[in-house]
Parts: sequence; structure tokens; C-alpha cells
Amino acid sequence: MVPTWRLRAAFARRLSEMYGTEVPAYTTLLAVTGQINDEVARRDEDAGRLGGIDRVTAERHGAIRVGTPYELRQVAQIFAAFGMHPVGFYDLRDGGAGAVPVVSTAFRPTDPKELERNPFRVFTSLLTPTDRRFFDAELSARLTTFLARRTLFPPELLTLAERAETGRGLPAESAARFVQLAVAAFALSPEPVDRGWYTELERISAVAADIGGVAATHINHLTPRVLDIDALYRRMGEHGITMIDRIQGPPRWDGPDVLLRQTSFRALAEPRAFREPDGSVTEGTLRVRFGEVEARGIALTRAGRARYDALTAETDQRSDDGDGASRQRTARALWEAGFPRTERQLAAEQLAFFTYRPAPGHPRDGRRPPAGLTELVDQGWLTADPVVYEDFLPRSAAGIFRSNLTGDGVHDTDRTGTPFDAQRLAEAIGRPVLDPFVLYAAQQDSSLRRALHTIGAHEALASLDSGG
Ligand code: OOG
Ligand code: NI
Repeated sequence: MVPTWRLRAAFARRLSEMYGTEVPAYTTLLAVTGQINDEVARRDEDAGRLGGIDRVTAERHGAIRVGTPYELRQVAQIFAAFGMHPVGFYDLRDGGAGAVPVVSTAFRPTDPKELERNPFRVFTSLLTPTDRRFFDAELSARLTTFLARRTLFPPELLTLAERAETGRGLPAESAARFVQLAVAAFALSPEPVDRGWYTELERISAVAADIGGVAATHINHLTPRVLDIDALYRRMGEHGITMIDRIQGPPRWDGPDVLLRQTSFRALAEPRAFREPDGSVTEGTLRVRFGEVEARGIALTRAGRARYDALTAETDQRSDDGDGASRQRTARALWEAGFPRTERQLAAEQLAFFTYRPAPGHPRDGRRPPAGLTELVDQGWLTADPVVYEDFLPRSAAGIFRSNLTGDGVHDTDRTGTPFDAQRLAEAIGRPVLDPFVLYAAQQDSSLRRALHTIGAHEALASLDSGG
């Protein structure tokens, strides 16, 4: 029997191998990422603070895009077999010039032990063909008809996925078949692309064309995790790969790494077959896929996230159209003035999530533990370990989409969009969409209760129960 997590690890590994054969720059990215991770692991004794080197080396996220709730439900079934569940809701339709007609979630493991085994996650976007800001009634109808006619996932794949979900794994032979079919479902299709239809959609949005202009789906990018993204950014330049002009997310600074920093490069144009309006098939190219890399930091609480959003808004205001470097300087100055410089302070102000355990050699001489969490840590009763941010940032996601487009497309902001939220997305998927903050808080809370219980900190436990 191959358990869920081994299926997931095999899926991530095989997708990565496939994407490497499809997008050569991805292979360069992996090589450089591996070098940098080794260097950081050798020079920095805290390198494993946000995940062991084994986890980080295997760690990837992917991005895919589907067209209909039906397709989304099927893909959710496939991911469920790999122990990946929808977490978080991202609406990318309101991002000004770079707005794209999709709403998204991320499929990922939710249990801390499962994350440790293999944290593979896939950012999954659903096209919104009925959104009148992008598609008029006539085009919307044709798009919906086109999408309803295609089949993305073969029945055998879906049946195996159901069996794997219910059985929490598969016997070796079906496991191999299942992973093979799942990987194949995300390979670039050799089917000719209908030139007229693709171009019509592309005028509105390159993302709409990538999703609804073709008869299959494919992985859009696969992203490794790097321990020093600034070093990676420089080194990719030395390898002749031009990155976008900035690293998205928090600035580089001396304080704790939080949330997510990402950067990307556009992949080369890929050869694709086209069916021309006269029926002939020609060779052409499309440039829709790309490379991305990310560094992960500590998960922030809602209050911490609000602080992050405020600092980002202020950075925007003060840097106007400044280049990447001047924006970095502005951001760093604002962070130095407005964000806690230490993990201890992040925990004390409840701006980030930590798990707690009894400190090795915590006092056992009959002394009574103090009631406050900060005192418990400061006085050597408890050890706090930061929780890794496992999710995405809507603004960076919008930036990633945008860096990937040839033009901004057109949309009419005066029209009202189709209302969409996590609840509606959950109905479309037919499975709950989990709230990331709730998951992190539960992880922190259960570790804290266990630790307090072990050290006999009854006062602290009581104050947890009274919500203090
Ligand atoms: C997804 C873009 C979002 C990220 O890392 O924020 C994303 C896409 O381009 O389909 O992958
Ligand atoms: Ni991504």
C-alpha cells in the first residue's frame, strides 16, 4: 500500500521532472536553487528554523488554471487523493490594470505532520466567464459552451483518485498508474490551438486565452523554495536569465523573515501547433509559461497581516514609480520603524504564529510556572518555534500573473462583477474552503495546551480557556 503522502511526494517529483523537460530554464532554476540552499545550510546554523533541508529541497508549488466549477470539482478530487485540500480564497479580478478574470484557492496538506512529509501545494484558478467586466453576454455564452465540451481528466484517473482518497492510499500498481495519469493530465497538449478563438480571447485577457482558448489544461509554473532569494536573484542574472524587476512581498531586512517573497522570469516561447481559420495546421509559438522561485517566512496572525498590508500600502505611496532598488530601500526603512525586529516581539504582540514545547531542561525544582506566555518563554519553561507560512499573497499572485502576460488585456471596471467569495467557491468545489488563519491558530493552540499541561502551568491554561 502506498500511503497518501508518498503519492503526493511522487506526484510533485514526477511533475517537476516533466516540467524540466518542457521548460529548460526551470532546470537551470533548480540547479541554482540547490546550490544556494546548500551554501545557506553550510553557513547559517539557523537555516533549518523554517523547515528542515529535506523538506525545503523537495518543496514546490505549482499553478494550474481551470475553466468551470465542474473541472474544479474534478481537480479537487485528484488533489484530495494526494492529501491536498482547498485553503484560502484569492480574488484576482480587482487588481486595476493587471486584473485577471479568475478566482483562486490553493490545494495543500493541512496537517503539520503531512506538511513536514511533503508540503506540495497547487495554486488553482477558476475562470469567471460570466464576469461582465471582462466578457460580454455573447462571448460569455460561447466560452461557456466551449468549456462544457472539453474533457480535462480521463475517467480512469478520477476513479483511481476516488479510491485513493477513500483508502488513504493505493496498492503499488494502481499507485504508479494513478501518478502517471495525474502527471500526464498537466502536460502541455500537442493538440492544435484554434488560432481565431485563442486570439479573440487573448485580446481580453491572456489568462482567459490560456484557460479557455485550448482544449486541455497544463501546469503553468512550478516553483522551488530557496533559502536566500536575493542571492538567487543575482545568480540567475549571471546565468543569463532575466528576472522581473523586483522580488514581491516583504523587503530584505535584518528582522525575521515573514510570509512569502517571490520572484519570477518569463519562460521562452514554446512551439505549439495552430489550426488556422482556413483549416490548415501550422507551427507557431505561445509564451505563457514561466519560472518562479520563493522564500518562505513565518505565518502572521490577522493582526500581523494587517500590519504587513499597511506597510505595503505605505511603501507603494512613498515609492510611486521608483525602480526595484529604491522601492526596497523605502520598504526597509518603513519596516525598521514599524515591524517587530525579533521573533520574541512578534510572539509577544501576537503578530505571528508559533508552536510551543516544553523547553529542554525546563525548571523542575518545584517552582510554579508564571501565568504569562512571554514569561514562560523568557524564564526557560517553553520554547517557541515559528510556524512556516504555507499560503500565498493575493498581491504577489496578481504580480505573478501580470509578469506573465504580453498585454494587460481589456476590461470594463464600470460594470459589476459576478459576486464571489470563499463560500461560493466552496459550493463550486463541493468541498469546504479552509481559512488559513484558523489552521495556523489551531496548530499554535494545540501545541500550547499540550506544552502547558506538561509543565503544569495551570494558571496559563486557565487564562487560555477564558480567552485571555
Ligand atoms: C498563478 C499565479 C499565482 C503565486 O505563486 O502567487 C501564483 C498563475 O499564474 O496561474 O502562482
Ligand atoms: Ni506561483
